[in-house]
Amino acid sequence: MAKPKKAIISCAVTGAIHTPTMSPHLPVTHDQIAEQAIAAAEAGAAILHLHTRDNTDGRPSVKLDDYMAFLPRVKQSTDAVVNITTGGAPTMQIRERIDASRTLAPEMCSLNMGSMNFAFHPLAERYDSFLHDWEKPYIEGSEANIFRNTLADIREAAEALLPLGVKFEHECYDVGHLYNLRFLMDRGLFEAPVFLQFVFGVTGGIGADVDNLLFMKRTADRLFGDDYRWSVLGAGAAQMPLAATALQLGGNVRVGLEDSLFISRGELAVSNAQQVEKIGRIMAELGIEPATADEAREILGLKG
Ligand code: KMH
Ligand code: ZN
Repeated sequence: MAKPKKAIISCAVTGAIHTPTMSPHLPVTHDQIAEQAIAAAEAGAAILHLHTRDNTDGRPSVKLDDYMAFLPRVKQSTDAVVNITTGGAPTMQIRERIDASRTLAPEMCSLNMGSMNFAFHPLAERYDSFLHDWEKPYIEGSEANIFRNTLADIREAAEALLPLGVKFEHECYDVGHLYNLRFLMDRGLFEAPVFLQFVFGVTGGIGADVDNLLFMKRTADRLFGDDYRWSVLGAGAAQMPLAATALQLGGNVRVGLEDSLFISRGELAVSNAQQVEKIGRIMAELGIEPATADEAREILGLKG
């Protein structure tokens, strides 16, 4: 009998883009992040992409203490692969963004493959009059700041974390980011197989169109041949449609409230697990099974 098709579900639990005002269901306290991460893993996510936040007001944080307040609980309750952000928030610089992972040495980290504009979600405009004290300047600042990921920044993150056995999820927000990765691979910085996260629909990156997905995929085929695995993340309303397209093309998928606060048009998701369950149902209809955490480790060549 033919082996069942498998795809890895990643769940990006909280991120640094959405703010507490935008949804009562966005996990922002340490307890909420732990509970939703564990539930997402139980629902079928093999990888948990995690940011942390300040426990008092939910503002994005990259402090080690803010990770340690929930990570041990997540690790104790699930065997999911822990993937820690090195993106932090787009207003932060690379040194602080990688600092906690030098100590945490997670199995995976995200790594953003180019500098870009990164304006926050237009959802913010809806809530303009009652944003928290820290939210408004933070959101406005996203239009003025550059999300800086120079080749030197990427090298700094890689040189700090690769010796710890960290595997990167390379966040590619546009076609040029694939070329940055190839450039650095040719200079020996990253080894095959690399894991690419194609990101669509961030203001400042490539748009969330199927044409663009095919273009990213074709370009990756040309640049990396068999030396890569890939996943798709669509921001906002593009989340589920682009994930479904990726699955049909043999890719892996990322969902989670970091990327979209919604479960369907105009309806807020009540949890990360709800989005994992939804993509799980779509996969079942397509005859694809969610990879377990150990299967994901094998597919991606993680240290385990
Ligand atoms: N916020 C996402 C669009 C990171 O954390 O390094 C991409 C991301 C980046 O997850
Ligand atoms: Zn992230």
